Amino acid sequence: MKKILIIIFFGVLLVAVIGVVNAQEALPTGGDSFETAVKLEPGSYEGGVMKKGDSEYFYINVKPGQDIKIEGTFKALSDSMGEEYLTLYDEDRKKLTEIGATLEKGQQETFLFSWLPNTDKDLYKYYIKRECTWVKIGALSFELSLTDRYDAGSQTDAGDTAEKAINVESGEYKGYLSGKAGADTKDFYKVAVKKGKTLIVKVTPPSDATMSVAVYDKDRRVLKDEYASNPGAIVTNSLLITKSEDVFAGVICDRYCSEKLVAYTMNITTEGVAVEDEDDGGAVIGTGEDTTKDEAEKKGSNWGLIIGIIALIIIVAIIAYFLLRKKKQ
Ligand SMILES: [Ca+2]
Repeated sequence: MKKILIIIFFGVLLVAVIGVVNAQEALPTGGDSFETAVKLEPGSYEGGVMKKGDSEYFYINVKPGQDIKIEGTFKALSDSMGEEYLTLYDEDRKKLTEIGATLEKGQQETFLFSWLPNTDKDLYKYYIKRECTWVKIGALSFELSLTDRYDAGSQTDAGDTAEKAINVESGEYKGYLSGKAGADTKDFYKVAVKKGKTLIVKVTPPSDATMSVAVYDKDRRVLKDEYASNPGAIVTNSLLITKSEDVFAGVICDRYCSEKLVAYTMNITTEGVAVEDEDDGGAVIGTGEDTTKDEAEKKGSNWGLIIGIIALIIIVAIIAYFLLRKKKQ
């Protein structure tokens, strides 16, 4: 009896361990078209054998700033060659990227692809199509994951226009652009600046990205843009502000910038002293206020000193005059 209990105990334990290790689930049967695509959640999947002409459609919902990553292994059957493709489409069924392999008998090939959307929508639907394009293919195992690549500590992607900019102040921020692996090519940030100060936007890219930084006024006119001269160059856009208002810093990584995801650091600083902006109704602005007041006080006290000395001289002169007159008498 005791023996049987021990065997049952170890049996249950073994099943539990296998269950934990083998968290990979069977890929559900996909739809046969975009209309009937089957929803996938992030996770590990294993799909079945397919023959030439077979295809399956799936979809996944993604928030702006979330990077879709699919990593896995194409596998041929031991007795057959074959060719397989995975294709990613956007909501409008436009092909974004695809990956495939032509396999010899028993051959395996690993793959990885990713896609970072931009900020046009609150939620995206992306389609994934799996198809066998030649002879037969074996099981496909892959992991589908969504990684948050939000900008400047927000919960979303900084937009690619001034209207969709994220508010920032002086400080250091982390941000992401897609390079060729996605549609996130520009991140816009809104900064409130004071006339007379110099705004400095410094962007440090990864070593293989050639980025640019443009600063626009509130009417979306470029005030100044700076381009990296070579991949990995730090880009610093520094300009004297001539009007107290919101400006927009556009951090850009578009064509020819990078093959892959770009994680960058942005430093925003201001230097110098703000001056009074006539358009601001004569208000004293920003950190310049203290300095201006100090200077005014300093000037005031200087005048006080001069008047004091003159008054003292006059008083001494009057006293001397009266003393001299008394002596004469
Ligand atoms: Ca971004």
